[in-house]
Order: sequence, then structure tokens, then C-alpha cells
Amino acid sequence: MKMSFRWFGEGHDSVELWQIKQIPGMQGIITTLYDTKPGDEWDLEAIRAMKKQVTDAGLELLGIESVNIHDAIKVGSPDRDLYIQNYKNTIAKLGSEGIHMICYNFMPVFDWTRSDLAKPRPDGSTVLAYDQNKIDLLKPSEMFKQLESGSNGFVLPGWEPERMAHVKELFALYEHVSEDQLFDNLVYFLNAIMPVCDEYNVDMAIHIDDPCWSVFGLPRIITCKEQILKLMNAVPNPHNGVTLCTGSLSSDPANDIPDIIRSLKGRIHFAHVRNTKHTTKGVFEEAAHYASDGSLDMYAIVKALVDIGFEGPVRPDHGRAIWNEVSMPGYGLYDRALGSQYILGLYDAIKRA
Ligand code: DNO
Repeated sequence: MKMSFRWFGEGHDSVELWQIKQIPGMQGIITTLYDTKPGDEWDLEAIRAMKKQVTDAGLELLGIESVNIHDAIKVGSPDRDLYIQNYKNTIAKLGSEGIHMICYNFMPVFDWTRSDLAKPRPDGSTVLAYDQNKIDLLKPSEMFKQLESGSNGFVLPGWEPERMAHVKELFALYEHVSEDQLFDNLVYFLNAIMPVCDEYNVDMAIHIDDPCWSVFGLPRIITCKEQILKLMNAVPNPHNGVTLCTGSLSSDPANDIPDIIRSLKGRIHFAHVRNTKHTTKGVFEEAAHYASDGSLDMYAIVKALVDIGFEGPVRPDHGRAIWNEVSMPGYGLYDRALGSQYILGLYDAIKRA
């Protein structure tokens, strides 16, 4: 596996590339053009500049997180083909610049959801947390306001203010979209882009829904082993793969993560490895990557990735806020750096054993 670090780009991140470069074993960066809107075709010069900035820092650009999907594609409206064409053009440009992995998600309206961005833990650190009972009391717009006020001034991925300004219209779009239709629209999208992925050797890596159940009544489909395999089989091209996000999968304790990893040999193109502490379905908080701090068997997760021969990029995911660092919630330098060292420690030990 190749250790990587998510970086949102100059002006969008409190962390700098030279700092990431000093983390032992760090090979590359996962980034994006944060200013682009879902549906836009990416600009070639901007892609080149982004790549140059990363390589000038002595790091490899290991993939994009995310090229976001326009809602027209998700709901299957008549103009979807226009946005799919833009997406295909973006894939071709990224592939021709030597960028071969794209992480994306197919969650309606917004991306990940949390009820708390800074829940204190006994050691004084703070973490992102989810409590369905709290979410049930909120309207989506209230939830957005709450997230925005806790974001330390950063724009949170998937919660861009310009999209959230139209949250009612966005909800209306999905009023008659069932889970089956959403799934069919995803398959339509993937079938349309696979020829370009073949031509430019680009792996598509769908992110697990976070949390992995319906939120605010919106359909969610990438939630468990059965659903992921259904998607892999519906579009059997190996370029149709997964971002195996342990934190998102763990939101439902019924998900057996090492087993899911083993069932996806050859189809995991990117891994987000983090730990969570869960009480019941519907209530969980994030934890340090170190296994005993949360509920996940981190050894079994890394072992399963090694056993299936996964060689793609892996990154530590949401870190705790520690040592008074102020960053985008979940995306500070310190705790993710610690997490990367723990994952690399497990990896080296497993490889040598
Ligand atoms: C949250 C991230 C997600 C992820 C997208 C992928 O912290 O894991 O925002 O990047 O779902 O498209």
C-alpha cells in the first residue's frame, strides 16, 4: 500500500505540503480542485498546476478526492448526459496527466453527516460524532448551520454553502427517487464512463455512504457488503471499484469490515483507514487510529488489505483535534500523522511476519 495524506489545496487547508512531506513513509497526496462545482469539466491547466505543486513538494499525486457528481446524474434527469460528458472529459484529462484514481460518492444532496464536530473526549481531545437522536430533531438547513458554525472557518467537503443555499430545491429533486432508481442511475453513469476509464486507465472508487443508512429520508445505497457487491457485479469492469472507508462502514456495527475487504479483492482502489467507537447503531464517535481507543480491529483490517494484495493508496482519515491545533474538523496535521504511523507500523509488521 502507498501511504497518502488528504490535502484540500492552498487556501483551503491549514496543513502545508512540506509538513506532510516530513511525515515518515508518506508517499503521496490525495487532493482535488476544491473550487470546482459538481458538474463542471475540469480545466487542464489547473490540473497540471495542481500536479506540479504536489510533485515540487517531493510527493506523488496518488489520486483525486473527489470529482463530485452533479445531482442531475444522481436523480437521472434529462440533462444528465451533458454532465456525464463533462465527467468523461475530466477523466480523460486526469488520466492523460498520469492521475489514475478518482474517489467519488453517490450520496444525494450532501456527503457525510455528523451531529457534532467537536465532541470532547476524556483526554481533552475533540472528535466528530454522530447521534441519530440529535439528527432526528434537526431540519437539514439547521444541520448545515450547525456544521458551518463549527467548521473553524473552513468549507466542509460536501457541504458547500452555494449548494446548501438551495437545499430545499435539492430535496425536492429526490422526492420520487427510490433506492432502486438511485442505484440504476449509478449503473447508468458507470456504464457511460467505463470506456473512458479503460482508455485512460482510470480507477473509479466509490466512497461508502456515511453513515451507511438513509438520513433525512434520502435514499442511500452504498451501505453494506451486499450492496457493494451488487454494484461491483452490475458493472463488472475492474475500473469500477471502491474507496474502502472503514469509518463509514463501521457506523453500522453489523458490517464485518475485514470480511468485506476480502470479498472485494481487485476492486478496492483506495482505502480510508480510521477507527470509531460505537455504542449502538445510530450512535458513534470517532477515535484515535490506535485500535484500543475505539471499536475496530485495526490489525484485522490492515491484514485483510495485505492479504488481498491491495497496493493502492491508503490514507489516515479523520483525526482527533489535539495539541490545540485549529483545522478543518477531522483534517488536522497532528492526529492524522500519528494515525499514518500506526497504520504503517501494522503494515510493516504484517508484511515481515
Ligand atoms: C469526509 C470524506 C468524504 C469523502 C467523499 C468522497 O470526510 O470522507 O467527504 O471525501 O464522500 O466523495
